[in-house]
Amino acid sequence: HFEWQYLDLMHRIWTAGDERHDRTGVGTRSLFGETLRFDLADGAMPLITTKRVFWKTATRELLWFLTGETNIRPLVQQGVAIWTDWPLARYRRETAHDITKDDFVSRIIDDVEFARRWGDLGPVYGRQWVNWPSFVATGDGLYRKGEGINQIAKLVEGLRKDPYGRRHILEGWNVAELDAMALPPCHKTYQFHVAAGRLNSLLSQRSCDVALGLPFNLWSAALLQRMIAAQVGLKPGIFMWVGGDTHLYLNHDRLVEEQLRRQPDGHPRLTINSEVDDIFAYSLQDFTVHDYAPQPQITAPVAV
Ligand code: DHF
Ligand code: TMP
Repeated sequence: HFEWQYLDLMHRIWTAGDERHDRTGVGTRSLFGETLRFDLADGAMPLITTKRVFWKTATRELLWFLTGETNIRPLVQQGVAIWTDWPLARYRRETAHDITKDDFVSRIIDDVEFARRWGDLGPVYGRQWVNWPSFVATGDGLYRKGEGINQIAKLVEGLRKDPYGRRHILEGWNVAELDAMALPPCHKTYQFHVAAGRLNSLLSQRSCDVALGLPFNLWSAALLQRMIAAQVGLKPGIFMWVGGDTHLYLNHDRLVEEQLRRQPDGHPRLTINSEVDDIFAYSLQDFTVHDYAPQPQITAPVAV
């Protein structure tokens, strides 16, 4: 079963990981340079079954990236809370107001000005994926601001025109703008590759929270691969994941111990509405998951 790779990774980190202090102050156990490999043939998806993974939430996040948006407001309006903690922490830090998370969320929804001021994560994924800022040489040693670069559109176009190219890259790591981001990108580089009529992908993730982040990251990367494959008329192939600092937070002990007692079960599959002919035109209703009967959710605190 594909999921043993995930459980085995979790087990190895927990038992043999290097214990270290991390930016958040929580502490982790960590291994560096891990790989996972999934075959997406016949609709298969790396959707974790040993706990409930909220794939609709992850899908809403991916669709939000594709709109180029970096403000949490549209997510929060859909009830998606996965990015709220970072703007909330900044608000508390900069205003010294002891606002509750619920009140913060209400203000983001009710007050456009407040959302504009406090809801933005900076130039994160959405900005870099579809609107990477550019400067164009004017020939006299000067530069003027150019059009934003839509990497996603270029990727789809590039795969159509030159499937066997070795330059099909989607990059989030805009060095010039890292300091302005709430978090520098974790899932930072995607490479796509065509072989034998199949679209393969390789995701390089610099830092990975294996308990909370990774199940979302696996789902989203495979979904993006499936969407792109559909747009360029190829079958989905291998999805390969490479992790840099691949860690478990020490306060995820209850989750880890519970999840490692469970056995994977079932092979979830995804079907995508084949009538959508524009990578930017997908909505949640275009995705249907079959054969997903996960074991119960296991909650754990996210390290901010
Ligand atoms: N920071 C850290 N420390 N870990 C992360 O995984 C992480 N992920 C980010 C931003 N910063 C991060 C964005 N993605 C959850 C999942 C993904 C995610 C952020 C948070 C999460 O809390 N998942 C819970 C609840 C899901 C829900 O509320 O819908 C889960 O049980 O999967
Ligand atoms: P860092 O910037 O200090 O590496 O912290 C980022 C944390 O968030 C780290 O635990 C990895 C985790 N993370 C994921 O695992 N997946 C994600 O998609 C995001 C945004 C973060």
